[in-house]
Amino acid sequence: MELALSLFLAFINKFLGQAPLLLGTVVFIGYMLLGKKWYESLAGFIKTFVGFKILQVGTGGLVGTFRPIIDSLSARYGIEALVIDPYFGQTSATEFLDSVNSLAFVGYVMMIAFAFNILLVVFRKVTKIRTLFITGHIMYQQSAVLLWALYWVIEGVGGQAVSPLLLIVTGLLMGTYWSVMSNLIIEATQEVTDGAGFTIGHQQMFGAWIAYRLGGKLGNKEHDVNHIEAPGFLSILNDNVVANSLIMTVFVGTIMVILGKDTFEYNENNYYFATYVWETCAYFAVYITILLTGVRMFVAELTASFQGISDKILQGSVPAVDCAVTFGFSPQAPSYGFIFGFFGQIIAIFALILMRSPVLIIAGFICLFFDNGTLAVFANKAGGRRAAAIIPFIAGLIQVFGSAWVLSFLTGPDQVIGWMGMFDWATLFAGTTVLSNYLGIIVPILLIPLLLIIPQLQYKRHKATYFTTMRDEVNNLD
Ligand code: ASC
Repeated sequence: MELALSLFLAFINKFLGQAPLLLGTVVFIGYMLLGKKWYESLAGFIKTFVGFKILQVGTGGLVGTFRPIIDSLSARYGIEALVIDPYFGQTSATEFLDSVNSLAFVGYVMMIAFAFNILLVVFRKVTKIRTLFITGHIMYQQSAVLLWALYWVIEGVGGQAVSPLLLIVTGLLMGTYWSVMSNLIIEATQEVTDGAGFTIGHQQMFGAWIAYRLGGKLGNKEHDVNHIEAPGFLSILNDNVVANSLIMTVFVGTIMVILGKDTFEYNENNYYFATYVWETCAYFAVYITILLTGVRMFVAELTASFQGISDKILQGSVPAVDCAVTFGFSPQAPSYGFIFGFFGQIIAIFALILMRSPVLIIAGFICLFFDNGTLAVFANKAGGRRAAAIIPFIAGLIQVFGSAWVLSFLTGPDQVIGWMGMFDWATLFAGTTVLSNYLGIIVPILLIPLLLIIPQLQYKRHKATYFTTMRDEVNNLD
């Protein structure tokens, strides 16, 4: 029993939690189901694996280069506080759960959630769920954070381990969220990607849906940030490498200059401070280019091969993947999201300081860039550059205020160093946690059937194309 359990947990960590392996395997199976030769399927596995690894080099490079700058900014102004960053949320969750002998339960939550997601897709005629959430690292992260938050507000204070009931309810709620929200955002993602055949499985699916719905009301989609028809000198901004380098030099470069030369460690034999600043900022475009290369490689495989799964096993189903994948279809929008989200977050942080809030927030790069970048991609598709600026700005405010609010219920244990911060976690899950604090486990229990109504409403809007959307050319579904 003990052995089976540890094998099972190892499988979760070493396979399900490893996105490139999991996705590569999905591609392999998909191609086999399409009747390809084993060696062609193997080639698909390799390209997916390598493509995803390239994507991770891009995202890892962005985080590694820009996170320290954002961190120094917070440190410089002496803000001693909690960080909104998914890995700070995850670390708080796992360290805290470990302290109450419940760390292994995170794996169970993830498995229950994934199994429930599969079940909902199997019964898609009834449930109207079409999407399989396969973003492994996010699945683990979210399972950990949700279990920690619900445990702390519902059963926590005694220090006993998580109860079986809470474990099951958390797993089912997690699986419901993955299924319902990735399903909700399918049509918008099809628009954004010109029908690439996947949906988002990340931390701002609800947010991206709002961004897409509101975007059209805020601006004009013809003013796409990726084709800004700029006159004269500004026309060079039409190229995303040029635009991303220049925008980041103006923006992050200014922050670096404010922080000053001494904040950074660089080889003074090779650089002036100015050339160091330029190079660091230009790395933004370097990593975005890497990211895009990886995305294109594995999206091509995933799109072709998932057809096998969606024809043979789960008819009409769609894979839900990392938000960074959409960046390949709108390479300039993420910078917009980052910059305007940054303004929103900074204003909100100052507001917390002025209000003498008991919880102060430090901005995190992942949340600033990947969350607001994704919101900008969706907002831009519906409402062009105006929407791509306004929505991330408001999202920045929400990320800080929502996270400070939920953290005011979660602080106490030493292990708590931050919260996820991403849009859905500053809204949906912040609200769920706070309500559960007052009303108990009935809140997550009731949320499950309530959320499951959403796909039924979606289905009513376009019954005829609902299960075939991904095969047809993109229809205008609104
Ligand atoms: C997250 C998280 C990451 C990034 C990445 C973006 O929420 O945990 O590592 O966003 O998925 O591509």
